[in-house]
Amino acid sequence: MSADKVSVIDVAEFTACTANCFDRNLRPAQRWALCLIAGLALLAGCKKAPITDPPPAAASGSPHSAPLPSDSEHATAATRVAASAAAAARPSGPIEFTDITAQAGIRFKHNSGAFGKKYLPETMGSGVCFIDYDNDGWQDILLINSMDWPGHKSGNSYPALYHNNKDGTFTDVTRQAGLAVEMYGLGCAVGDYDNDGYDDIYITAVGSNHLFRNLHNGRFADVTAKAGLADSGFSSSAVWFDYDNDGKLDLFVAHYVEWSIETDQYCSLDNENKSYCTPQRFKGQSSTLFHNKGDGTFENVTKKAGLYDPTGKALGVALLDYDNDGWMDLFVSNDTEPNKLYHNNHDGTFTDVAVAAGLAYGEAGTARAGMGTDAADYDNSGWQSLVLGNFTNESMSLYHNDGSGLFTDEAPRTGIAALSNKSLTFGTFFFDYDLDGLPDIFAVNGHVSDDISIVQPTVKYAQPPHLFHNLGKNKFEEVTTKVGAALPHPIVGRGAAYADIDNDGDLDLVITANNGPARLLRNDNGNQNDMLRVKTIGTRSNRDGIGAKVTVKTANGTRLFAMVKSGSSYLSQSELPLTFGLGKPEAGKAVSVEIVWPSGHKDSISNVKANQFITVQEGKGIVAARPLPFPR
Ligand SMILES: [Ca+2]
Ligand SMILES: [Ca+2]
Ligand SMILES: [Ca+2]
Ligand SMILES: [Ca+2]
Repeated sequence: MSADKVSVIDVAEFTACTANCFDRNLRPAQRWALCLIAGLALLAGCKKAPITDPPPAAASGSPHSAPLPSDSEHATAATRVAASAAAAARPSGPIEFTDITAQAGIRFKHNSGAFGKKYLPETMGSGVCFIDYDNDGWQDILLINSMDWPGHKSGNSYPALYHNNKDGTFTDVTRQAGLAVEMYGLGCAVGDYDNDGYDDIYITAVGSNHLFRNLHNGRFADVTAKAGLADSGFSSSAVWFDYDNDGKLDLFVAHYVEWSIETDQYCSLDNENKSYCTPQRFKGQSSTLFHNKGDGTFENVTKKAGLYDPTGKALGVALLDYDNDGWMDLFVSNDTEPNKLYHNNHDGTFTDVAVAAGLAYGEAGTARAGMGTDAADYDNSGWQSLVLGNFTNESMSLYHNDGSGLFTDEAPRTGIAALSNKSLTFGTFFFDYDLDGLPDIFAVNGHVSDDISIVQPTVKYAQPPHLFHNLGKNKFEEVTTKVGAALPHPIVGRGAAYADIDNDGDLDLVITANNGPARLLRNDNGNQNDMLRVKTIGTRSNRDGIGAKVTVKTANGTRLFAMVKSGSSYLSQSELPLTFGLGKPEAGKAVSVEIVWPSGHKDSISNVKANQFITVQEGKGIVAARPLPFPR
């Protein structure tokens, strides 16, 4: 561009337009593409910097009176130009997960409190949740921490809330958010329990759990006592869901075992030194179900709902509707006890049908060490299947849902069993990292015994994660070592979650390590394929739309099916918006979207353009949309 052209443009506008193209953190090709975008935008009369343009803010206030984001479907001339230039700059090359922890400013390290006594909880934590707590359209990160044991205190340990600065960096806002609360934390679950448009936080712990209500000003209030959700004991994973379809999110909290410092057991692998005991040495502890009464308080309905089970040693919980009857069911993974599939009876009660469904035991007929779990339709059948982590020498499970109430473990046939046999899997989930329309499987691994190699030399304490690429037709390929050097790095893995942290359309990862640092892994080049991202806003249904089932139909007849969910993985939760991979880029690609809400209401939307982030409100259809650029 000539100097004359620049001189007629406002300096502030010019700076905003070109800021991205001078970013030294970007690769030369990326800078060139951004400079081209900036130049075109300038010629079109630049209004905003196209790449840092945030998605529309979500609505605030009550579900019915909430001011909704302005409809930005009719993009300005500048963003249209930016979008077409961004399309031209679609990245190419191999997909890599790049470790950006340090450059992003994430400095969290989990403190297990271990000091040599080998107390059981030390080896179990901790989790991580994605939450967009300030509704700016960028996913923030909540990392859960444990703490020093009484009598062995060397300092305070807090969870950490990292605010997404929209430029690849995060700021620790824990103290100003009111979350610098010390507890022996393990897991978290994110959901808008009071339907005010702002997501709230539940943290599970050994001892009292905590409910933090979002105050809309960047701060949270600890409302545990008022809500009646302390739920003391040894809690693990948790999930927000509306089991009675009354429009208010209820809470299921998985519990592990009866444990206290006083009742801790002595175990040893080498008959010389104390080791962490297996759960067989402890009594189980019943998980709990809390009904949301709608006035900020909850009622413990565990027994009334038929969920009281003191034999359970639950570590993971996946929300699903396995029989597609419109009522939320739960899959609960139990460590060394049979897993549970709780069928929702539509009357406030549940019935465990895991044995008949083929989910309670492993193929050998014994209970395995069920850890983290997730449900998704990985084969585009319209039915939600399950993935489940187990102990070393037990292999992961991939339970395929055949639609008649029966599940078959496809892990042996797909090769996943053999590939995961030496792994002790904690966090695991389905996510479509390459956006080809077939959900892939991610798992983080790490042993519970730091001294395991003494007695089992082939089994390591720190273990590499697994990334299994879904090839379709019930075939998976392990690609862990093909997606860059960062992913195969062995860690004592525990929590794991995904979100599109940089709003470029592909899914990034955060993983946690026991008594170690959390890591943020950015998906680079995953957005070579087309995608559609969908955020749901319930009105009659719960405000987050948790339980909403979204079917995306492409022109060639492929149906992609996913459900908005809380919980899953291990002690963790991924972002609430859904991501649909639409395969190879095509100009002008459009899909139809059908949403069945928990209330039973159905919204059908046709001719939805690919490569957008759309917000859909129950009964209204699309209320906000923005194109997804492809800076990486
Ligand atoms: Ca709220
Ligand atoms: Ca159901
Ligand atoms: Ca895929
Ligand atoms: Ca991304």
